[in-house]
Amino acid sequence: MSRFVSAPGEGREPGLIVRQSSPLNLEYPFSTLDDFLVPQDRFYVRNHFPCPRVERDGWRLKVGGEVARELSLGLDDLHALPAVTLPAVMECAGNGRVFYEPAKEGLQWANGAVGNASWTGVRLDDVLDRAGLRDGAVEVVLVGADRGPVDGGKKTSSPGPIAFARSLPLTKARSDGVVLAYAMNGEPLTPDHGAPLRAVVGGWFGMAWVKWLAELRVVSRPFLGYWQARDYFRWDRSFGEPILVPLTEMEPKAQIARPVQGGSVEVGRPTRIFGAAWSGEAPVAEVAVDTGEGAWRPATLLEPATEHGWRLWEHWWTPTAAGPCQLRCRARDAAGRVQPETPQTDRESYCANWVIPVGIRVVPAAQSAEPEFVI
Ligand SMILES: Nc1nc2c(c(=O)[nH]1)N[C@H]1C(S)=C(S)[C@@H](COP(=O)(O)O)O[C@H]1N2
Ligand SMILES: [Mo]
Repeated sequence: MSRFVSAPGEGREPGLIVRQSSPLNLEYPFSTLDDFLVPQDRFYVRNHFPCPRVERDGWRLKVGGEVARELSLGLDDLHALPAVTLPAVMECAGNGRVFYEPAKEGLQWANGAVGNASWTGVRLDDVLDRAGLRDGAVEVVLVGADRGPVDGGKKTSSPGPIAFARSLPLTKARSDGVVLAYAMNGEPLTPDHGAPLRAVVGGWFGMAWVKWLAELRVVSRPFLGYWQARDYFRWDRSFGEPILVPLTEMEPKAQIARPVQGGSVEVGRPTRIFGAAWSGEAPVAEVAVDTGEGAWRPATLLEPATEHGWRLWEHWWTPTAAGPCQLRCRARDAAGRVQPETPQTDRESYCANWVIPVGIRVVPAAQSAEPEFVI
């Protein structure tokens, strides 16, 4: 049990669960979910290296590679471009890793390496338009300002300190769902979340959302950097022989925020089962709930429905019998993908989106505290 939740007050930043203190990695306590937007100071933090010191004054974004014009953009240049605001959910590909059995290497995230925020910035497409792409351009590499040594066991060609970098194919990079954001929930980005500028990649796992952007490099061959080819990959069998491919899209997932694992509910009392659901490129179409009978019943999807934001949902249930009970939920996306019942064996230590039951106890109704007759 202690593998899954930390005891109240144990090793927490205000309200967050510390998964690693250096570099800082903080988990959102998903059981506290209330609103469509998770406040910036409650949002999970995933860092591979110490947060770099980036001064707002003098900061420039370099745009180079296969472009017609190299650019060096300051924050004023970005603020002069049309601003867009996009609600989008970001899930770390390692979210839920703690549920793998036997345990897998990596930070032992429970279900709070995910959050939904409203991001404001400029479309990556608008920046690429200003630079102009040369023929043969296929991807944009997004390079962060943070750097450090990486796991030599993974045969990196550069054992020395390297920057965090990931690429996006041009079709994705130029879509409406990709924004270079300077604000989160209407506030300037904080250093933990990538100030002064980070990528927002709607529908994709968090590793693509590069923080502390320093450079955009347009390339004519697929990028095979460390976080693209030696980390954050999975096996793909759609070509027959399995090949390793970089992780991209999130997979459908619904999580229960409340009741919590180990909690109790009363016989005969209407109980709200409440959570959030998200998916990759195709939106969530349905969330279903099983209250222990092995029957899936549709949950109610709550407002708002957005292109890339998560969907809060609820299901009201009145338990009829006392005893232990396993609550389950699962999401289906508009492309027909449904959460599997068991782990997918080719996802390495990522994409933990199989149905994970929440064990609770149904207890007899509490006796009324007020005596019925006063003698
Ligand atoms: N430059 C940089 N960008 C990064 C990372 C990083 O370590 N360095 N971590 C990535 C990962 S794995 C995730 S899940 C998200 C987390 O973003 P957050 O800390 O704002 O929640 O940022 C991504 N962008
Ligand atoms: Mo991540």
